[in-house]
Amino acid sequence: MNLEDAGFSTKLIHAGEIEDQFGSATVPIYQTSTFRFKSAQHGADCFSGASDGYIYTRIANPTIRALEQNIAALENGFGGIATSSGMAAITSVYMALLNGGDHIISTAAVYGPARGVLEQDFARFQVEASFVNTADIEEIKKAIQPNSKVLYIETPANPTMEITDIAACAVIAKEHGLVLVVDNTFCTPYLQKPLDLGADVVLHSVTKFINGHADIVGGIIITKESVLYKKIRHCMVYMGCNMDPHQAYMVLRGVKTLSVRIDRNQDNAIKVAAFLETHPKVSWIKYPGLASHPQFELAKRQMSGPGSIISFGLKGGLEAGRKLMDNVHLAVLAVSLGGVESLIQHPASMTHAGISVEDKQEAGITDDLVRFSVGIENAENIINDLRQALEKV
Ligand code: LCS
Repeated sequence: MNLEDAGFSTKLIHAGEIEDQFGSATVPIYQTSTFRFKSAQHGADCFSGASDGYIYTRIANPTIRALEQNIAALENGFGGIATSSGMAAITSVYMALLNGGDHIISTAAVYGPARGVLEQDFARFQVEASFVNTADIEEIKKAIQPNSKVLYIETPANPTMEITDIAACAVIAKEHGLVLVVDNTFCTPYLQKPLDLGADVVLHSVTKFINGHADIVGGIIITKESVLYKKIRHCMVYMGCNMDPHQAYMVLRGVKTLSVRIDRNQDNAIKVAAFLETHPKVSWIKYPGLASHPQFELAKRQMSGPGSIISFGLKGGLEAGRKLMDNVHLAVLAVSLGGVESLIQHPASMTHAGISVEDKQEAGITDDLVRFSVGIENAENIINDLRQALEKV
C-alpha cells in the first residue's frame, strides 16, 4: 500500500511493514547475527553495494530496518538509523559531524549526558562546545564562531521545558553553514516535525514515548537527505552503536499506539497542570500548555500539542520536593519519561547530577525543580495521588 498520503496513525501501524515468505502480519524478530550468501559472488556484491542483501546485523537487519523505515516515514525523512540507546544516537551524530578543532553550539539544558560527553570526552579530541539558552535566538547568534559546525537543540528542553524556535534556528544554520540537529524525544513526530521546519537531522531516545512502555532502551536518528544519512550510518556501524533485533521488535510494537497514548498522556497532563498551577504549595510551574509558559505562543505554532512533561517547584524548595517524591504512591519515583505510567524525579540530583552546580544554575535546572511525566492512568487518580502527597509537604 502506498502510504505517502496516509494519515499519521495509519503510518504508525503500517509504515516499514515487510512481506516475508510466511505472510507474517507483523514484522518478525530476525534474531540472527549474520546472513547466508547465495554464492561467493553474491557475498561480494552485498559488500560492494551491487546487491542490497543483508550481511551482518551490526550493519543492517530486517527487523531493525522496518523500525528505521517506520520512524523515517513519521518524521518525513530520507532514512532512519536505529541505535542501542538515545545516547548512542547522540554520540554517533557528534562523531559523524565533528572533527578535532570544530565547535558545536548546544542548548544549555540538554539531557545531562548529552552535555557531559561533550565537556568530558569530546573535549579530549579538541572539540569545542558552547552551551547557551537556545530559547533566545540572540544567544545562538552570539555563540557562533568561525569553526562552528553544528547547532544542536533539544526542544522542549529536559527538564526546564524551555522551547527553541526550530524554524528560526534553521535560518541561522543555513546562513552560517551549520548542521541543525534536533532532539525530538519530548514531542515525537506526532507533536512536532523538525525536518519539515528546516532541521537536517532529528534524533530520539526511543526509550521514551516512541516505545512508551518503559521496557527497553533505544535510540534513532533520521536525516533529511542521503549524504548525512550515509555519513552518520557509517559512524554508527563502525562504532557498533546498533540496535538489536529484539529491541527493534519491541519498539515496533510500542510505536503502533503512539498517537492514542500521547492523546491520553496529554489530556491527563493538561488536567494535572491545571491542578498544580492553582495549588497553594506550588511556587512555579512550566508546561507548554499553560498560558503562563513564557513561550506559549511559540509552542502553539511549532507543536501540535503541549505534550505531557511538567516541571514545577514547591514553596519550601528541595526539601519540600523530596517530601513530595517520598509520599506519592501511584506515580513511580524513577528517571526516564514518556511511558504509560506516571513518573516523578528530581533532575538536579538525578538525571542532571553530572553537570556542575554553576552550569545547572545557568541552564535553569534549579534545586527545587521536580519533573513529572504524566502517564495514561485515570486523571483523577494521578491528581488525588499528588493532592495527598502535597498535604504531607
Ligand atoms: N534525549 C533526551 C531528551 C532524553 O531525555 C534522554 C534520556 C536521552 C536523549 C538519552 O536517551 P537514552 O540513552 O537514555 O535512551 N533521558 C532520561 C531522563 O530524563 N531520565 O532518564 C533518562
